[in-house]
Formats: sequence, structure tokens, C-alpha cells
Amino acid sequence: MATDINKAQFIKDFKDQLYEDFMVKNSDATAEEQFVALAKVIKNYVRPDWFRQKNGIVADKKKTAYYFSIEFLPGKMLQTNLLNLGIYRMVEAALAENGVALNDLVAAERDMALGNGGLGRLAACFMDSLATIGAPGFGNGIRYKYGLFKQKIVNGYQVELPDAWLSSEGNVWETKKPHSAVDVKIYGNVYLEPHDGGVLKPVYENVKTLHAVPYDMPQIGFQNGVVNNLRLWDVEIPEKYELDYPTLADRRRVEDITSVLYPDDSSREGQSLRLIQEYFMVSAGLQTIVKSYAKMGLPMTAIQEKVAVHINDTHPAMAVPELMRILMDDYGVKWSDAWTSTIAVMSYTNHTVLSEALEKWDAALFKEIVPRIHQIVGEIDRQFVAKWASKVDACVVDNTRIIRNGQIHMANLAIIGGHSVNGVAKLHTELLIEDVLKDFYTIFPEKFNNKTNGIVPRRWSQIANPKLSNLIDDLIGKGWRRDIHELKKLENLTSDTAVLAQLDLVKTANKQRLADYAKKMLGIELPVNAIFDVQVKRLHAYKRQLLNVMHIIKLYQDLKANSELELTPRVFIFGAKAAPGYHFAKSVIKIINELAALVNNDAEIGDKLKVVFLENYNVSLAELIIPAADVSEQISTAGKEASGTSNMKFMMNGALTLATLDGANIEIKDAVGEDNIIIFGMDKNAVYDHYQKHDYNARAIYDNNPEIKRVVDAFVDGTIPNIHYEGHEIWDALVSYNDEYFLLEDFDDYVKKQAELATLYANDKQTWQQKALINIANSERFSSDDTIELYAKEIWEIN
Ligand code: 26M
Repeated sequence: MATDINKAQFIKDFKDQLYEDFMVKNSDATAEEQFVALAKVIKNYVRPDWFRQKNGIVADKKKTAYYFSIEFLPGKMLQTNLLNLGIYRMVEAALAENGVALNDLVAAERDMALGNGGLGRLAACFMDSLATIGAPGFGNGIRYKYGLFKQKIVNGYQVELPDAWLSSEGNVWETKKPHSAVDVKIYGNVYLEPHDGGVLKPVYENVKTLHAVPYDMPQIGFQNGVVNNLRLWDVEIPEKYELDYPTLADRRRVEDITSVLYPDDSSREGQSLRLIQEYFMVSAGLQTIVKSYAKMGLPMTAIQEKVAVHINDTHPAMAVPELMRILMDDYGVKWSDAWTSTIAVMSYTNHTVLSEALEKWDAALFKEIVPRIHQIVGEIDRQFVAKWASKVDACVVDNTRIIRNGQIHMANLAIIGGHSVNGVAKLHTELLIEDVLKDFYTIFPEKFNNKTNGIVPRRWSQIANPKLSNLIDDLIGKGWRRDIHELKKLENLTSDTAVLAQLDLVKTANKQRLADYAKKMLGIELPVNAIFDVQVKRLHAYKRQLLNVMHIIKLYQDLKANSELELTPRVFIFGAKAAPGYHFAKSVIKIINELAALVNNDAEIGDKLKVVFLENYNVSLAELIIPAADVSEQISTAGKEASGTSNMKFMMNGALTLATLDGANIEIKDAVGEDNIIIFGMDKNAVYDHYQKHDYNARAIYDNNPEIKRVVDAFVDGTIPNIHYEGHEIWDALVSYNDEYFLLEDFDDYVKKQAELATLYANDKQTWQQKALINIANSERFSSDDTIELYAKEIWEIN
């Protein structure tokens, strides 16, 4: 075990590695070289456990869960790996003795950002938790050469640059496995030909064959000797099929398949390349899984006893027909047996109720790219309709079948082809059942279940917030680092004024850390005595960054009208990437930046208000920002945010949540009690009421509420300079197009609750910190270790 390594041994290994890779002495090495050497030493330490776990799957015939996801967003791995191996302090000290600051090496690692936001980050938390609970659970995804775009702000606008995260060294954590490569076929024609005994076998013509080569990354459990595997696939041109790709352009088209992560989580991206990515990852993963199951020597029809495959959102939903294909075409299993197994193997998580984000593919395109899969989907659809037509209403069948109006509905495929459908927070699952998927619920009520999201506590407390962690050690001992539920003990300390004062000091220190960063990046001084009010997440209309902006405009206008006004100083902090084609979202970014320039440079405003937009929000920046927050903005239109996970990270770091009753905010409220969260605005029923009655009238609110009118007009009357075009776009969205996300209706209550919390912060810091402590104590409820334990027991039935 790595924990047996002592300092002397470690330093020897480290220096040997520097010598081997770079022929350099430690004293002459760059931080990048030192980082690479350290990562390789760690990889060497975990190799035996990693190898054992991978080989144990077949040898011990262990049931294994495979988490299929088109996104994984782990961020940096160095600190997590050191912590989980139990050698963080030892390595830190050993390096320090040799003149190396571990922090410099941490800074040298690049974020692995193979994800857009919540969905990809959840997948990364789950990988850590699977290993930590000691479950055999492997990830399956794509090794994109370029991750989510790097965001620069130029003249207030978002500019997207490629994220070349793979250095010339590749990814130091990964190991390429050429011997485990498999071939994936796309395009061409396929027809069925009778074989011996009348079995129909597909014959392929003119297919294109892709070579899928896996790269494996160790996923280290928290101090338990378990190392799971995250397998990411890259594409190569198979030597055998070189003639199929004679020109450079042909070869480039192949390379494109794993070249970039789609940066669009706002709506479906109808590119055939995306469809190929999805099939490529699913086929390569499943072929490998079935092959390793075959090695166990058990009957193919019992594969569900050893294999669970999870479909993370609809992107990997072709796993359903692909498993059918492999079982039937490659292993001769008959349809009915293959279907029984497939349903038992597959399970699916839904992450959104937004209809524009539910994947649909043009059936003709689908047929062109994956003709055999198209046949199988056609047959699944035919049998589904045949079975249910006589049992339920025609419109129910119509709403649930896979192929309709020339489109393939991927969610329907995932639901019909699996045994479990889960939402990601209580309210979200209820909405799936009552609304979005209600027809499915009448057919398959037993498939539906809730699994409220969680976050991996190690990264979001110990690593992101060492100061708070040390304080917690002093208060309740170190046991919480292993068992997060021990955080509950903090609740006994909420009347201890000395504790509350210490908590305040920690928060201020974290605010200073962020202020230093803002100073370096933007040249702005942030007053750390101000409330740090933070909204960091993807930019979306439904997440309502614009409501936050309207509140800032209101405060600005109030101050301009009366410079004597008593106002608790505030720093508003934003971080958000907009999908490159999402016009509205990009306009909001421009407006935030112009508003920031206006407010920050107004001498009359001084330190009372500051607005900062921190560019390139990613996991590493989240680790810096979240511990510094006093207020966590979770202000989506009720019913729209499936769960949210940053809400959990903020609470774990002692921010108070200002929230609508949406997603997991509701469960946070249940955990901390109404007094320790600030709730505002319409709940989901009020929102749905408007949908039903069609009675929402934004224009009337605008006309009758002078304050709202003043704020909304600031977008177009020159109050904020340089937003002529964007301002009109926003004004129209709010007034002319009837404010789809109900900002105007929720505005008054939002402003009121904002004022109340500002007063509390100014007048009673102690009560504030008391609430913060209650939030920290109860964040134990949102550990992804517990979430994954439930997936393992209730969905995958693994140990
Ligand atoms: C679709 C088509 C083409 C390219 C990309 C996409 C796409 C990518 C990501 C669509 C959606 C994507 O992610 C959705 C997402 O992140 N959902 C969030 O999932 C979190 C984890 O469950 C929840 O906490 C959030 O509430 C939910 O918005």
C-alpha cells in the first residue's frame, strides 16, 4: 500500500522519476516537470491495486457497474489522489524538505474539463465515490483532445478558445491500452441473411471501420486500497482498413470523432458527428464489457447477473440497441432472451425537464450512420407498440414510443430499454412522474425512482477549504474527514461565540484568497468586509443570472438617487460560460461586464458595490470561489433546475443559500430548517398555475411597478453604456416576449429577501455565522458516497 511509503523512499522515487523522464536534478526542474514526475510516482504506487481490481472483475466474477457518460469533469487530480492515498501530508513535507512547494505542482496541473457543467461534474464525483465505497464501478467515456472551451472576456464579450488540455506528454494519469482496442463499424448497408438453423445474421457492405483505443485512468478510493478504472476511448485508423481512408481529409474526419467535446448544454446539437461520438463510445465500451463477461464462462443469457450499465442522460442511450446487437449478432442469443437481459442490465438517469434538451435524432440520419442499430431500434419500437396498443390509450403509446414523426426519441429508448429511470432530486423526480414522463409512469411505474445528487465531500471541503477543515478538526476531531456524517457534531457548537468568531475569521481569510486572485486577474480591490454574493454556474435563461443583475441595477440606482443611503457593502461575483451558439446567454455576459465597469468605476459608489465576472469558470476556480462565498445564489425558476450541485458545495463551505424552491434547494431547506436558508419567489405550483391558466402578464407588471420599470429600462435608456444591442434584446425578452422565466414576478420578493439578509449581515454577524455553521453541519446529507450507495443497492445491485 502507498501508505507504507516513507519520506526517504518517496523522495528517492521522485528524484529517480525526474531523472528518468527529464534527466534533470530536482533543483533544476520546472514545476511542470516536478508535477509530471510526482504524478508518475503516484501512478506507480497505485498500479498493483488498480491491476488487481481490473483483473478481479473476471477472476472473482464480481458484478460490476459501468457508468456510461459522454462527459467527465474531474478538474485536477493531484491533490485528490494524494489525499485518497493517505500520503498528502507526507508528500507535502518531503517535498518541502527538498525545496519544493506542493502548491506550485498543483498549479502546474491542467484541469481535465471533459464536461460542460453539472452532469459531467456529477459523473466525476460518482467515480470517486464508487471507489471510496469500495464498489466495482468503472467509467466509460470519450478522450476528447479538446475539453470545454477556454473562456476569455474581451471588451465584455465571451471569446471561446480551444482547451488543449493534453500536453505533449498526454495526460500523465492515463495509461494507453492498445491490446484492448476494438473495432466500431459505422455507415454502409446492412441486410439480414438466413444462416444455419434459419437464424438471421446481418451482412454488412461498405462500412467504415474505426479503431477504438482505450486510455485508462485510476480512480482511487479514499484510503481503502480500492482503485477503480475510468476508461476513455480515442479513435485511430485501423491499419487493416487504411484503404478506406485514402485522403488526408478522410483521415481528418475520423480524428474529428474524438477531437472536441460539444460545448452545448442548452439545446440539442444536431450534428452527425455527435451521433457518431455517442455510438463510438457506446459500442467500444459494450464490446469490451461483453468480452470480459464472456471470459467468466457463464451463460450469455445471464449477463445481467454480472453487468450493470448506467446511461447518464440520454447521450449513451444507444447502449440499449447496441447490447441487443452484440448479444444477438456476435453471441447468437435470441431476441427475447437478449431483450430480457438488456432491460435488466440498463438503467437511466434523467437530468433535465427542458424539452429542448431532450435528444431526438432524425431517423434518416440515424439509419445512414448506424444502419444495424436503426433496424434494432425499429424492432424495439414495433414490439413496444404491439404490446401496449391494446392495453393503454392510443395517445399514451404515441407519447412513449421511440420513433415518431421521423424522429428517434432517445429518452424513450433509454426508458423502454432499461429497468430504472431516476430523477436527481425529489422535486425533479416528482415532475418527471407528474408531467414530463407521466405517460411512461402509467406504463412502467415500477421503473421510477429518485436519487438526489450529491458531491464528493473530500474535494469540496478538505481540498478546497483547508482553513475551514483545520478549524473543524479543532472543534470535533478529525473523524469527519473519513466519515462526513460526523459534521453533525458541529450543531452542538452553534451557541459558542468563540467558535462563531473563528468561523468568521476563516471565511474572511478565504475571501482574502479570492480577493487576491481578483486583484491579479482584474486589477480590482475587493473589500473583504463586504458580503460576497456569488452565482457560479452555466449561463442559462432559466438559471436567471439576469434576476441577479436586475437586483444589482436596483441597488446602483438607489445609491445614485441617494448617496447617503445605508447599504451593507456587497461584492457580486459571477462565473459562467455560455454555449457558443446561445445568443441570449452571451448578451447577459456582456451586460454583466458592462455593469461591472460602470459600478466599479463610479467614485460615488466606492466600496459599497463591486461586481466581478471571473472568466473561465471551471472546477479549479470553483474550489477557489466557493469557500469565499457568504451568499449562494440558487435562483432558478421553480421547476426548472433538476437538482443543482453547487448549492451543496456552497452550504458545505458555510454560505447561506438564497434560493427558490427548486431542485435540491428544497432538500437543503429540509436539512437546515427554514430559519437557516432564505427562500423567495414562486414555487413550482405557482409556476405551473401560470402555465395552465396562460395568465402571466409581464407587460402589466412592468407598467404598474415603477421600480421594476426603472430597472428594466436601465437596459435600454443608456444607464449601462455599450449595451445598445444586448440591452434591447433583454428588454424584449422581459417585456415584449412575456418574460418566459418569471423574473418580473419574482423580483420584489427577491429584493426584499436580499435586503433582509444584508441587514442581518450588517447587524448580527454572530447569528449569521450560527446559520453558516448549521449549514456546514448539515451538508453531510449531500455526500455522493451516500448517493452512490443507493445507486449500487437499488439500481445496480452490486456490492
Ligand atoms: C446536448 C447536445 C449536444 C451537446 C451537449 C448536450 C448537453 C450536454 C450537457 C446537454 C445537457 C448537458 O448537461 C445537462 C446538465 O448538466 N444538467 C444538470 O445536471 C446536474 C446533475 O444532475 C443537475 O444538478 C443540474 O440541475 C442539471 O441542470
